[in-house]
Amino acid sequence: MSVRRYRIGAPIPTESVVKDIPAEEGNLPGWKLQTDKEGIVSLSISMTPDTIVYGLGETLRGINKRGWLYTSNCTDDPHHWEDKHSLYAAHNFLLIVSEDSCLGLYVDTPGIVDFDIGYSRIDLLSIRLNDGAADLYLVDGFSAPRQIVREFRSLIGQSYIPPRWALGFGQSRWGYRSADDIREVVTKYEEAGIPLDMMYLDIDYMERFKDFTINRETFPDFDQFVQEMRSRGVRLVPIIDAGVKIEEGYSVYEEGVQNGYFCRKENGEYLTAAVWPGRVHFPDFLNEQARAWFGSQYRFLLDKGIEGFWNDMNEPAIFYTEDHLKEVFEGIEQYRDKNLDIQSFFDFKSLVGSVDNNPEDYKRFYHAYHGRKIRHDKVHNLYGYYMTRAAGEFFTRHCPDKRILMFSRASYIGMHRYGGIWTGDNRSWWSHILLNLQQMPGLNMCGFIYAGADMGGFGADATEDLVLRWTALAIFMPLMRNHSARGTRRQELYQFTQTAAFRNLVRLRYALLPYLYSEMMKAILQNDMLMIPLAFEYPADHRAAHVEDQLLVGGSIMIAPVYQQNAEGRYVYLPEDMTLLRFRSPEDFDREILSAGDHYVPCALHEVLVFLRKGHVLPLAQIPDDDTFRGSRDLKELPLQYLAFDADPAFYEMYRDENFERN
Ligand code: MIG
Repeated sequence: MSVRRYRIGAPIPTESVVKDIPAEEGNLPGWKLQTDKEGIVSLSISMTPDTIVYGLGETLRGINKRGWLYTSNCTDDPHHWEDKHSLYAAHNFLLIVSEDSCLGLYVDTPGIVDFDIGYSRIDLLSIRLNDGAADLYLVDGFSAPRQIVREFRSLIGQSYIPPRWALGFGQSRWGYRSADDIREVVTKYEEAGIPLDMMYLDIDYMERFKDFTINRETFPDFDQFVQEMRSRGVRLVPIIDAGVKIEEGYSVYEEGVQNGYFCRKENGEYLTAAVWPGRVHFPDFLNEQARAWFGSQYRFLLDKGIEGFWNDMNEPAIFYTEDHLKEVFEGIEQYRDKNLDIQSFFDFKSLVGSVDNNPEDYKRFYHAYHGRKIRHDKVHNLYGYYMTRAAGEFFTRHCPDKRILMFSRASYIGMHRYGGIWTGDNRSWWSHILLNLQQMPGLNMCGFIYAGADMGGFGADATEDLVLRWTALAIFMPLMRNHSARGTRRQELYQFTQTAAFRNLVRLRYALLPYLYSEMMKAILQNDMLMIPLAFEYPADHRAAHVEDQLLVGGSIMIAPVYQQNAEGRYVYLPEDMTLLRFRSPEDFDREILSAGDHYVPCALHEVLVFLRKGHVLPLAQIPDDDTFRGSRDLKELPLQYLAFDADPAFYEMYRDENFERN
């Protein structure tokens, strides 16, 4: 058996695994188990100097996770700094590779888990189960890391498949307020000759931030607007938030209240929290009926011709709960007429600062999960997963033959069967270009193939060179979306001086799309990865094992983006001879055979480096160099050109399915 299950305590089920594997007796072989006075269980294993630890999906730091403490606790924190421990996701899969062993471990529990990977002690990997319970799945018996990944992925079930057009380029911004704002952006893209498949709608499309409503003043004839955009080759992708506004007469609120579909407090009342709509209730996505009900609400937008969504604020993010806010105001009273000394000043400050995303608030409400009443903090990491599952299950019931675009901010393993993810509120920082690359292998291991970051950065002001370099990386991401926050500098690709460069980068994305789609589908259907660390393909190569800023994308190519400001190129490590394709556009590129080893490779701001592996083929769609090409819908008719390095182009196997043609 290559997958074994061990059970510690009585973990709350997550439904992340699709195979029923009976639990073994005894302890996890090779691991040391300890239980402390508070019932917190730790399991640990020693690491040799050469041990590399991969995995953990969406989190901070490098491809090799060694040297930090990571906490699985879905958190809405827009400061993705190096010293943080949690982002929006909980992806508890580790792949531990040493010279003579290769081991996968999945820690399946909805509770908070700390992964101390050589942080407290450089030679120790220790995992703390804060709830003292988990199903541990041990995957071994293979020497190839990729085989371990495949085994694990078959345990958790097939990844979500997006429609093909979702691999097109999308523009988003928190701050487009009206249909006219959207039209203007689309027009400017058309004028710049930059193809575009999607326009994202952020919270302003709703009527006062109410889910499944449209602001009729700013989007007067929405149904017609959807069609107008479709005729211009653009699909609108609206956001859905987790909280449902409390408002008499609002049907989603009324139905939820009448049927008991919202999360309740200990005393049976519905929890009142506040997010963008003001005061809200949180749907109990863990309750099957509530989930089916919430899922069916997406129909409101599907009926208007919408074919894609993004789920936000589903950690859930909380601005405040009514109860805690009351406590804060009461607490503030004692400081009112006081001469604040230093200690009381800091106490006062932390009281006021405890208002939003307060962990204590997650103990104030409950779920009805499989007929059991469970406090939210015990299943916190499942909330975003179950919100997206609500949508996914509805799409399967409602339109089983159609692929709907769906991705989420918060997630847990298992959600990968229902949607993809984006990595949340990054910044227009050079280090976040690298983070974007480094997050991808871990995400792929955990089943999240359709994924990407906010290209150009969400927070902070972007510069032209940063957006150019980031775009040159994002053209390889399944989810390619330029998104930014309200109040930051505009970063649509037509805003800058080098329009031709941006246009050619996006055209190159579309030229690569048949390859990317094909390789993505293979990865999904074979439980494999699309974005792969070099170490997995060149296991005997010690240098390859430590490359943190290059990836293999599918079977044929390696990428090595430039992520430093004012750099004119970069060092690239080649584990074998490869053909360097330096693209300035899909039709303007040079080829050069580079031998295995280190190379300094110049790369101007408008160029993209692609390394074609020996014995492999890269198909490229021939995108017309006039303004007739608008996006994925124009791709079907185009002939493919095959670039090969010591290989017969006939051997490249293109994945085509019905949806490839239809979507
Ligand atoms: O509190 O909807 O991550 O992409 O633009 C911020 C507004 C709420 C957070 C998301 C971001 C989105 C923003 N949302």
